[in-house]
Amino acid sequence: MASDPLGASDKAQSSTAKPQNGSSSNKSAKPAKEKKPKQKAEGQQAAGDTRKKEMKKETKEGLSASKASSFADWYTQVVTEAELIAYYKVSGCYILRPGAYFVWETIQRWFDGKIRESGVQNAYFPMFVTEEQLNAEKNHVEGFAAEVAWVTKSGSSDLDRPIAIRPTSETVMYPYYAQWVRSHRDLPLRLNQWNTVVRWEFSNPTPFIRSREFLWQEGHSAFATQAEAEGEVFEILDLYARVYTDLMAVPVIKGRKSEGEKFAGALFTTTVEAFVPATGRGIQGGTSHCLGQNFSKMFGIDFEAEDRSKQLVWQNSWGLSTRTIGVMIMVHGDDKGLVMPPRCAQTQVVIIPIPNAKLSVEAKQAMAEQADKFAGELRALGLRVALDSRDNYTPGWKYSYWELRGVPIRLELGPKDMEKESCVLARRDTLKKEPVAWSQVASEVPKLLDTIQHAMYEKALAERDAGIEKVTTWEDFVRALDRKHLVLAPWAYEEEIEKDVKKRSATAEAMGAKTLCIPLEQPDLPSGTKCFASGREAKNWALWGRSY
Ligand code: 87F
Repeated sequence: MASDPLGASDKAQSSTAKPQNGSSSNKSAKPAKEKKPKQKAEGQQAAGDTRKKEMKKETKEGLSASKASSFADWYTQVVTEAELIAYYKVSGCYILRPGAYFVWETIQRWFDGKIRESGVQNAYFPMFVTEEQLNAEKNHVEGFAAEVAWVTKSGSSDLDRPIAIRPTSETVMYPYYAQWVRSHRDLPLRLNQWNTVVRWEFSNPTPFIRSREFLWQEGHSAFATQAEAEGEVFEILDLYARVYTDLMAVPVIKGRKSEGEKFAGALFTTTVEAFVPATGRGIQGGTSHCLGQNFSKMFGIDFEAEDRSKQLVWQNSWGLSTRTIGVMIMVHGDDKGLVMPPRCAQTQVVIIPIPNAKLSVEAKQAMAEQADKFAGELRALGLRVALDSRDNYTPGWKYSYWELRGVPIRLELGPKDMEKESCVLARRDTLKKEPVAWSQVASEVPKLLDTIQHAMYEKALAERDAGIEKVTTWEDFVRALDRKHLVLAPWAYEEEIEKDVKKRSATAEAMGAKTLCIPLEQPDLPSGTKCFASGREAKNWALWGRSY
């Protein structure tokens, strides 16, 4: 099975979805039921319904499902209640609301800057593909055919020929690469698209993680030499890792896919793999492929080298999608809702003045002015600040409201604080509070945001590391999976063994485990170490796990 950034090739069922017709990979089966948010119980209707001034009675803001005991419900509630996602009429398609789109734009800005510096240019190719074009490289499309969506009509008349909607753009772009590359002087050709692709998934649609249309970037490069191409593969992989670690505070493991898990059209596939402790599953975070000369052969992308010889180009393709956002939510969220890493939070600080009924009009006024002053000061530093001075909600309700949305810092300003010229900073990640003098707010808040960003990463890293076990026997392998862990185990690269492990490790409740990657950073492998499953001489440590 080929791999791709969204892990579309992984037909895994979630523990809540039933296998279809007894098979988890039956692509023509009905879609697994989408986990839509349940109708809320009374007293918990969408706050929007009741957020009117005349209705004084407040609704509870917050989640009813717990992350530890009902993860799938928890996830659905978080993404909807925190207003990241709205469910849509077409199953498997979701609306990305501003809170989610902001995160994507943050990733986009950062990654786009990095690839431009490196010499990549953005372009846009059409979303429609003719059948011949799509099938030009049969091998790579074959395994995916069931996921391709087709346009067959315009109005009420049938099209002469159905037209596919791009599931990825290799076959869209490469015929033009063949035209545009003539000489070594035309190389490297490095283009990127920020677009959406459509893959008609049948297994367990999940917002951000697996949807039928998703946003991503797809980069496609052509080089004169293998060395240059390989250099880019790892350069991009590093950038993908940094999107996770530096922006989302999510640790990832860089590695190579096994032969069975790589993109079928590639020479080799590299990946960044994350871990979701709550479910014990690994998740592919992005992939960077070295395509070798597979596609240049098929599409005739050749050039005249300096010595006048005709040569095929060396190609790569690489993709990172909005799945990033889902991973971030799953890793950091808690029972109060989202926990946003400061670097990608649309609101980094919320200021909440806390007047009480006893306060004089003047004192209230002074408090409002001070709150405003903080907002101005912090915005002037470039921070993203909300001031919640709505007077129809209690402070407690507002706390829950902003906690649900994961805002990293809440600045509380109460009557006592006004007397002491101080305020309270409450951290979303630890829920701890500390007093800060007014004069220190402008210096402390940016520092605290930085502290939170790093603390979130360290916490996730510790949890991730505690969730990986190094084993050498089958018994320990199974025990580790049962404990919802990923497993680092010695492997001889035997494909049949990988398939066999997947079968043998599947249980009534849980899917089988497969290799997530062969980590680039390898622990020492003493010579003579045997594969945990076949008993034959191991080649490397592989990272195994149940996965999305
Ligand atoms: C679904 C239908 C048709 C994944 C598909 O990973 C074709 C495909 O080629 C398909 N799902 N893939 C693999 C995508 C490979 C590659 N493309 C560019 C990437 C990164 C971005």
